[in-house]
Amino acid sequence: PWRTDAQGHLKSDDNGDPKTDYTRWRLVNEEGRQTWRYLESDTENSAWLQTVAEKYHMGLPTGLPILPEAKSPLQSAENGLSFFSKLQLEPGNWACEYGGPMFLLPGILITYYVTNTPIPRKIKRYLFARQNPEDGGWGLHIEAHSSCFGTSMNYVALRLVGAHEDDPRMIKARGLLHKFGGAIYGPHWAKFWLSVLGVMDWEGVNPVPPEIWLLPDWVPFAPWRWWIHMRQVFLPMSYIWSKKWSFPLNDFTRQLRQELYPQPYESINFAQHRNSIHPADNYYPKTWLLNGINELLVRVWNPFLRVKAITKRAEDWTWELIRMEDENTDYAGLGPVNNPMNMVACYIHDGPDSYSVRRHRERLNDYMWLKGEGMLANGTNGVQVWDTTFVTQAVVVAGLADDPKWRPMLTKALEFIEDHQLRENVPDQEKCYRQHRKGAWPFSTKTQGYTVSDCTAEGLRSTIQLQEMYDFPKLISLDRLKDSVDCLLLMQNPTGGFTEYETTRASAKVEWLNAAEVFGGIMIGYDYPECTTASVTALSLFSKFYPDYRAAEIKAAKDKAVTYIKRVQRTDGSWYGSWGICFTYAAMFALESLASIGETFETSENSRRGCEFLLSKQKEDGGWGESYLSSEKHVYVQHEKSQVCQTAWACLALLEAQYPHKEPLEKAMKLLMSRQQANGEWLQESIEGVFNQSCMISYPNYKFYWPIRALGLYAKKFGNEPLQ
Ligand code: LAN
Repeated sequence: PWRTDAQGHLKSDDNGDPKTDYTRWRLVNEEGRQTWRYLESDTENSAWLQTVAEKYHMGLPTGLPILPEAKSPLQSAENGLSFFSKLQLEPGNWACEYGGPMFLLPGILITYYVTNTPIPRKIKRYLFARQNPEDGGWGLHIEAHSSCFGTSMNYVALRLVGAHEDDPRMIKARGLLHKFGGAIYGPHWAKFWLSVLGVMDWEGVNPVPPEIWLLPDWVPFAPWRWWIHMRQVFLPMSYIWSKKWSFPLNDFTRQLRQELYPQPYESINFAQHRNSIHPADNYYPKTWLLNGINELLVRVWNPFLRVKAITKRAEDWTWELIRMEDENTDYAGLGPVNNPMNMVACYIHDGPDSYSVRRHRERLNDYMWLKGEGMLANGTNGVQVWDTTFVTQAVVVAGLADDPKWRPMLTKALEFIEDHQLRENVPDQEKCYRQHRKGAWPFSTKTQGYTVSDCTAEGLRSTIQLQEMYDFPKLISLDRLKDSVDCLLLMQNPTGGFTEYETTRASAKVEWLNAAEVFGGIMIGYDYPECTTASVTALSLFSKFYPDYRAAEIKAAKDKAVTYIKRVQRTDGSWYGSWGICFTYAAMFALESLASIGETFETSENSRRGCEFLLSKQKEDGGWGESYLSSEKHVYVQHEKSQVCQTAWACLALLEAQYPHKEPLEKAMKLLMSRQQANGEWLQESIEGVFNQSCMISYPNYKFYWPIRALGLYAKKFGNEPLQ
């Protein structure tokens, strides 16, 4: 239950809990829906045994055995798989933490607080664990420099979970926040959330007019054309902004108002601070165009021209779209930013006790993840489909799929993949601007249910590999595979490239309206080398087994896609990766797709340049290591240390491209093997993934299946000689 008294004073909370307390937690997995549950009762706790996976994810000793030492790459791959196979969950998928961004949990906590929702345990522990030790702040993501966004939001988050204002760590954080100039120097999203909580004035928030949703569809910058995450966040945000809804002031929020700013709250002229932003936060400054529009909206439209009847229509229409998003996802939502905002909108519209609020309350749990450092918010409701498809592919590519030992594991994985293919379009697809989804695979689960092009490609590929190449039960019929091909073909842009969720719906000029300040490239769906190449590779495989189905169209789509891939290759031979760090990640997908149409190191100039780029980045110790700063700066930045995951990506790129010389690869294999632990596992290194160019996100399972895949493929191509 919520730990405040009637005045909103926080009672002391449970976060001083000892580590042994972790023995009371269980991960419940209902058809891929993953939630952590704390067992209050001793009898239940002793009757319901903890699994290896649960122990592993919480950082408890797993008790998994020491394995015979791997002498050869294939043995190393098998040891890795022995360990990793123990983490498979009952429905057939693998789970993981999906943290990294430091702005998700605070939004969820503010939502919990303003809707009177009980707050899960162990969050305080996580937030303190992630505080930057030097300056006491937090950044945009776990490896970033401290910023006003990170520090103000996580300071508030900690206060909401009961951290005391006089705690030395809080004093340090507050000192930094005041050095930044106080919470008024945060970006738009911070100002929005703080206004919802009632510790900032709505005057300080640049306008988010729901009226924009009334623009006719043909308008080139109408919101239905924006990048899906932006428009789905903008949607509830505009509804709440229009209502200027704030949590009613209580003693606690009154007190917070005094902590967040260096000057007394009452003396602040919030309207003057709409555009205040600290340089540490200003990754992507607003354009003069957007600043001009904001001035007009604030000075002319809002006071003089805003018409009540039109506002009402706009609120009704945004509410309708919010409702459709909630119903289409059973209140799980597209992601962890729009979903809590939708919950606040439901709270305003439907009231505190409504079904919508109660269902959201349950569903927010799907985003929470427990690890040794405490409880955090994941970037999606999981990585279920994505990870599971890559595990099966790793086993296949490594040459281990016909070993009976792995058959039960792979069968379960295939069952999971089958269960989560999307079978029908959403009702009223056009009305709520959704992309076709029949036949697609999502990133996480069918409940979330959003088509993703490369997830569809990987799902298709895994299925064909298991069902056609290794004779696994045909759980997914040919018709359903054709559905997924149809879906992929619908996702290609006229440029030849593929976006992740939808085809591109507007010109890149809409980027001039980017109001987020902290993210780049967010206003429209762009072409991505990774999504495009994954689609080519999957379509190539499909046509190999079913050469007659839509042959001409598939060929045309592939040709166009390959032209795009070659066009966006840089002169140095690299590709910029948008979803993994960074050039190394994109090279793997790109070189594999070129190989899938027969273009390799020996036969293709593009492939050769791609390989040479990678080779020029190999480190002394044989590994590859790329810093997250590559994604931010758009140039290759070496990490100070080589990384298991990037080493595997680079090797897979070279191996798929049929790079003929063994030496650099052999050196890399030795590095992968030297980092493996005696029980077969690899340890967590630096963060692996990225979005919006500036925000990093963890893919903890990458350190398992990419090395397994690379080690096995190496053994296939260069032989499984002992390496040491
Ligand atoms: C993801 C996660 C998966 C990722 C891949 C499939 C790996 C990629 O190839 C395509 C894009 C996609 C689906 C993707 C898009 C953006 C997401 C959903 C994320 C990086 C996870 C979190 C992020 C989301 C936008 C976070 C919330 C933040 C906002 C700015 C709204």
